[in-house]
Amino acid sequence: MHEATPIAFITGATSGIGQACAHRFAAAGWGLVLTGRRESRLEALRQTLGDTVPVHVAPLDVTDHRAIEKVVSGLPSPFDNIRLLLNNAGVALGKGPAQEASLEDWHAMIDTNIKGLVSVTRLLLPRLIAHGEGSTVINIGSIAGHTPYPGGHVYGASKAFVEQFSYNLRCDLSGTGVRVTDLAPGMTESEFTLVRMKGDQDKATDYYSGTRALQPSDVAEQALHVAELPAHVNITRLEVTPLCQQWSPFTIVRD
Ligand code: NDP
Ligand code: 8X3
Repeated sequence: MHEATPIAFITGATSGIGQACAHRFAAAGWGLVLTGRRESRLEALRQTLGDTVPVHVAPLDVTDHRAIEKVVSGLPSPFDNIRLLLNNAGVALGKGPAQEASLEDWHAMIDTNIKGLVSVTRLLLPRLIAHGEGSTVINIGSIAGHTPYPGGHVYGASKAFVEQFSYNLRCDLSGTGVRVTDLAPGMTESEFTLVRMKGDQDKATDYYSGTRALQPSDVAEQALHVAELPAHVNITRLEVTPLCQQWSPFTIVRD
């Protein structure tokens, strides 16, 4: 392998946006470290993309801090020379009102979207800093981190965390050459809603029906753009929605 092949470490590469990023970055010549919980999907990706670019797959649950340590410390050369961390793994669980939500679901979202993301980031920062100029952290936030909606409760709050964490990280990394971007998509057609609706395919299909939602490949295109900008350019936040998704005015509740 050519020494200059840039390596992208992607969490949640087994589906949706993460999987589309794996394909898009491979097409652009990036080497890949692909992680997620579903091993068979990781293996399928390795088989599909491994002929084109160097691919290392590592089954990983980001809520397991020790497992992250093991994956990061066990990265073989040259996969330890990370140029991009794409913190993509995330879940929304449930869309009912807060007062009816399961506390278990809330904790799972916090453990994945917040604690998982910060753990992976903390453990990979030394490698990104070692690479220096031109390295990038892309955190997948969401429009839900800015715009509240009924049923958004902990999910939206977790994405607000991702946004502010990204900005604060950027402050601390000043002078290291490492860039940080909060890439915040709107409605994207993936397994996201199927997971949110606990496997209810009818509800997931209904949610996207009659829309031209973003496709995961649309978001992957933005991620590649951010990662391949000249080294002195840092996009702080990039929000991207499908044309069909609009704001609503404040709702007035009358007596
Ligand atoms: P998908 O459900 O299709 O993909 C989610 C990915 O996250 C899967 O690869 C899944 O892999 C991984 N994942 C979930 N939990 C864990 C965990 N504990 N450890 C490791 N990996 C995990 O959804 P999307 O592709 O749409 O979502 C990707 C990101 O984009 C999320 O952060 C989501 O919040 C965000 N987003 C999505 C939007 C949308 O409308 N779809 C809009 C805005 C943001 P596995 O199950 O194999 O572990
Ligand atoms: C997912 C976007 O609007 O479905 O982050 O919550 S939304």
